Amino acid sequence: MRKLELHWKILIGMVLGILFGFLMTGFEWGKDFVTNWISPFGTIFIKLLKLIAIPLILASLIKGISDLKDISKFRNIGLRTIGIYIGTTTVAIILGLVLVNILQPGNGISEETIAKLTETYATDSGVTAKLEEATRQKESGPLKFLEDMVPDNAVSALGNNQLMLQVIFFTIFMGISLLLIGEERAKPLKSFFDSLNDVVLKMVDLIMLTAPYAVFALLANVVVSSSDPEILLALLKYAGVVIAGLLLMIVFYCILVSVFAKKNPFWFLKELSPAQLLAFSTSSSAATLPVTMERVEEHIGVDKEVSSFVLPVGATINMDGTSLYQGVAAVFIAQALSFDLPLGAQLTIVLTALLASIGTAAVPGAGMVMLVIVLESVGFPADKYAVGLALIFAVDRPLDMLRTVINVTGDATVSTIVAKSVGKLGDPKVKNWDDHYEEVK
Ligand code: DAS
Repeated sequence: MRKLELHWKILIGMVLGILFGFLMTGFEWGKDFVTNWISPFGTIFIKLLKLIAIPLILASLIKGISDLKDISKFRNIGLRTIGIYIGTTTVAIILGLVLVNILQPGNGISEETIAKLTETYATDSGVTAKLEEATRQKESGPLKFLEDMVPDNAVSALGNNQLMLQVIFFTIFMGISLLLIGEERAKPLKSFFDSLNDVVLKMVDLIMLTAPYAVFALLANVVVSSSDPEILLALLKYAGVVIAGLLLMIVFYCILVSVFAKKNPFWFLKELSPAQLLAFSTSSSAATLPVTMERVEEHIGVDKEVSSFVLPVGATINMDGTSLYQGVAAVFIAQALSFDLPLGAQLTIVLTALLASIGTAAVPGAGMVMLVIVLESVGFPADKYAVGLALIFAVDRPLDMLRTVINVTGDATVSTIVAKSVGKLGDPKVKNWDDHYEEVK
């Protein structure tokens, strides 16, 4: 029998993790056992992947830019990428707003449910922590991400994962300078980054060998920490609107891939699926980035000159799933608390959700933190932020897992259509779907 390939093991790890989580909810010591003895293995896995995200961006972006030979190609790829990212995110937000206004999930919430959610979550450490983080982000204004992009210290930029934009800024700056000094003088540094790239990809292989056990831990923890069924039922309509929007975004991406990249969308989703599995399990675009890059380059055929720029930038500023969620959540909260949102305010949401999703860090739960900026932009009463977040906190983790899948799928879609548009979309380097990680020799 053919040796079971890694992604099948990951899938089995996910299913067993969910089953084990439900089993543990049957014991009063179950939640503590999972939280204290199982969940840390999932956290370590995410930290390891995020650990190598920075050197991977550094190595692949330098290699990608220096392979371009001239600046105009880089400018061409950069402008197309940013333009299409803004376009797909705007579509996502408008789609979310249309759905939440048609389906009105917030109007059915009963007074007692709101009271129960408020008393349960308004003082919950998770909600207050997000509120504190949101206040810090809010005080700094919507263009904070732009200001943060410029590091004031090269080493600190490399050490701070949350502000991956600083690393990308520093690396692009260095890559362009490497191009400008000419091939001869750049050779030593270029060959250093080429071998750094190989080393980091080998580290991805090693880390991914632990993936089945890590996703088991991650999903067991999600199951034991989800809220009581009655609250979940009340929020089912809201979650359903977000999920409907996210699924429509998948249809949108399939249209983009078949029309602009001339690729079969079902083949595209299948080749990308291991990265989507990981995005679902980790709720982190940053942790998934190394696998997204491997799948897009080796299985979809996007040249590194494109993927090495488009994917790291996308993992930090292009979050279509998050922006759709922020549009839906803001209107849902307004509906539930009978706060009137006229069309003008909803148009404001399109802009602020775009900025909020750009500023959202590629880590679990970040999208909910930035939601406060969207609420503030439409004049939502500040003393109601805690109640508003409390309303959606119960289902935020599963929705975060799903919106992260869309975030990653959107990045892969844009890298594929940008590659096609600059003639850098070739044949896959690896034929078999699950021939993804060379066995560690
Ligand atoms: N979990 C974030 C990500 O990594 C998205 C979010 O929190 O909305 O993409």
